[in-house]
Amino acid sequence: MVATTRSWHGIAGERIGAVDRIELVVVRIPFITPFAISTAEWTVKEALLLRLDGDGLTAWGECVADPDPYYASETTSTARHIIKDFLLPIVEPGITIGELGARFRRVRGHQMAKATVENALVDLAAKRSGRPLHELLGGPRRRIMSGVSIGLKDTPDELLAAVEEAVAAGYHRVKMKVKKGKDLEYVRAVRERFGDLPLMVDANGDYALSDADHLARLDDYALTMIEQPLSYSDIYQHSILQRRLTTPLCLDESVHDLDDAAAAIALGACRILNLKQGRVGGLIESLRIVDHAAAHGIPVWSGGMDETGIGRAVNIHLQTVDGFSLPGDTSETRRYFVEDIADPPVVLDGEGFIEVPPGPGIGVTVAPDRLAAFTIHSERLR
Ligand code: OSB
Ligand code: MG
Repeated sequence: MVATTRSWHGIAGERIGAVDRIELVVVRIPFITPFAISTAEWTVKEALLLRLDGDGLTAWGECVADPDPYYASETTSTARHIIKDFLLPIVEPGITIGELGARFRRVRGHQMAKATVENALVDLAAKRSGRPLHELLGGPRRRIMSGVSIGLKDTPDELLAAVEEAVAAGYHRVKMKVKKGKDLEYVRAVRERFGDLPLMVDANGDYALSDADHLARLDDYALTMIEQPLSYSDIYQHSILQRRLTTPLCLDESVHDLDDAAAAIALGACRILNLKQGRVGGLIESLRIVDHAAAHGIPVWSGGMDETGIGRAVNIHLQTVDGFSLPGDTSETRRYFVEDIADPPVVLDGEGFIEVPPGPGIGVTVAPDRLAAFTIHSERLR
């Protein structure tokens, strides 16, 4: 087992208090511009939210699943089913968040559903004790680095315009989506214009190992990393590909928990990890992965899932923890939404950093009028 030295035992020891209201809500918030990856294109953000009330406090958890299974196998509907019928029934007041994790292990997979419940319970526990989330995670109050993820564009010129805007806004690094036929030409265009820009690509599994020679041509563009070039659950073939490239590989969708991360690191399948807390079952599992990666010299950064302000706040708190040494996919609210459900929005300061939202728990509040306007489904379970 992996040695654990961090103060995150604090979060595992938090006790679950009484919950007197439980509600599942599905929202659809229009994106300002459609977001395209190699396997999907989204014009709205559909998100499943879990609301928990106790002691006069309201807590939230946002599920990172999409409405479709094109990035991951879970969807907003499968998560709703698993949360309602299998996870919430085994949540019991008095047990700790750590003990809950042990109970949740009986349910196989469904990490996004598990993270949703854990996140909401942790938010409630933090609010009960009047502490900001980052404190429970063992992270200091510090601003975090920013980064953007730019979706696939129709032409290199369109991509250049988007990169130009991101650089002007002050982001610390730019990630661009690639797929077969939209790769070398697009990367070359960006690199020619922005010679020193910390730049990386994300293929969301569009390539095969037989494309290794082609992918090796990306070595000419000083990319900080290539994210998930091969299939969505592969680790072994990435380890072979990594040996043929000088550019570091980074795994995203292949890593569902600490065991996957440990396997990837042991096999040399990546030199960097994209950690999405919602993808790996929540905050406790994330901290375990951060510790393990740190012990093996593997840098970790926080990915994103185009979250609303709720999930975005969780990602920000998590990134205050030691071990998040690279800018993540956390960018300003206004890049995604004209209107979001949570306040305050995420903004960059003059040096491209993001402040941790103040206040207890996740530190953002949900505006009832905007929540109501974007709700397409809601069910009260208690
Ligand atoms: O692969 O990291 C990904 C969004 C949805 C699904 C998968 C991914 C992404 C992003 C966007 O890259 C990250 C963000 O801006 O939140
Ligand atoms: Mg990715």
